[in-house]
Amino acid sequence: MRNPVRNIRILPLWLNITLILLLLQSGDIFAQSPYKGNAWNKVSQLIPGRIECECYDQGGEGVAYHDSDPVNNGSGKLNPANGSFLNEFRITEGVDISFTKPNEIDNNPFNVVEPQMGRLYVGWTVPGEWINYSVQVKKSGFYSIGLMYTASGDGGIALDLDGKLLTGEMKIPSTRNEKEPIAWRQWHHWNKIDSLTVVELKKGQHLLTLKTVSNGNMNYDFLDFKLVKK
Ligand SMILES: [Ca+2]
Ligand SMILES: [Ca+2]
Repeated sequence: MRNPVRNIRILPLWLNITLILLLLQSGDIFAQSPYKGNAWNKVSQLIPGRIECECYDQGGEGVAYHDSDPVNNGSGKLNPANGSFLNEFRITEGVDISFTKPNEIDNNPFNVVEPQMGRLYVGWTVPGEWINYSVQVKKSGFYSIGLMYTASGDGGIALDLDGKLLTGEMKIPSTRNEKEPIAWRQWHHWNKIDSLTVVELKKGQHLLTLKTVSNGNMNYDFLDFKLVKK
């Protein structure tokens, strides 16, 4: 393959600058190395265990996550800023966060699996978005991956580990229910899948990336990593 840097020498300066900016954006020349993000509150989430989706890394857009708009559509917007922890959780960040609510919002008759109330989750998901989690794997082995979620149509997610594919696209079955009389509540039918897939993980510190691949319109509460085989 030709060296793209050598080829751009013969182009006009403005085009060189444009090409270099494009290459930088695409990560072809400089991958993000070393990683500039940090674990949420400087504590890596543990595997085996539960990865809380809203406790993604600190470092902001392009480092800890990529979100399709810079606004948090949950904290401070759907949930007005009122000084409460749940309404204002990570209010200045682009990842969209809300929490499960009573009064037949999230504890509604169309849940497949009943959620606990007051649980923070990532929502307003759009294909192409991703979120990073610093994780510490305590034991090498094979792990099942579970997910607590809602999906207003069939969706798909995938996971990377340390910047490399960990899984292909995993189909997330819709929790839409045609009997639902309240349109917006299609986004609040919770379900838990115990094992989307099984992956091999090595003991140590890793970076896990949760990617929204298809459809979006999913809410993610947590990922459960369970050791199934050493
Ligand atoms: Ca957003
Ligand atoms: Ca959560």
